[in-house]
Amino acid sequence: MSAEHPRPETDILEKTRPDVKEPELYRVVLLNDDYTTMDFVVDVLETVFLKRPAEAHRIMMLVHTQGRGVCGVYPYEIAETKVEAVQVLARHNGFPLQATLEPE
Ligand code: TYC
Repeated sequence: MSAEHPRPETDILEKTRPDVKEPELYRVVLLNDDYTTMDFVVDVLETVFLKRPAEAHRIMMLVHTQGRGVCGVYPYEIAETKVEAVQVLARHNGFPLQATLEPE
């Protein structure tokens, strides 16, 4: 009550909620290409995005047929780390697979 209607002369003002904000979220979007194998994309979705096999296959086919697809939504630094992981794994295996970030 006194936090909502403070009387500065007499009340001790206490915050009832801490100033904590939810982090801004970013979508990690996987892009289609003609060279990366389907098996490799499924593997990336399982290892980097922690998808179960059926879900990984569904997302891979979505990207393959629609050109792009969301693999997950994360706070900025986690999303950025996953984009880099896709890039490192793809280059290491000789594939041009790409992922990008977009704000939710
Ligand atoms: N289009 C690729 C093929 O036919 C498969 C693929 C799917 C590649 C999803 C990238 O993000 C991707 N081999």
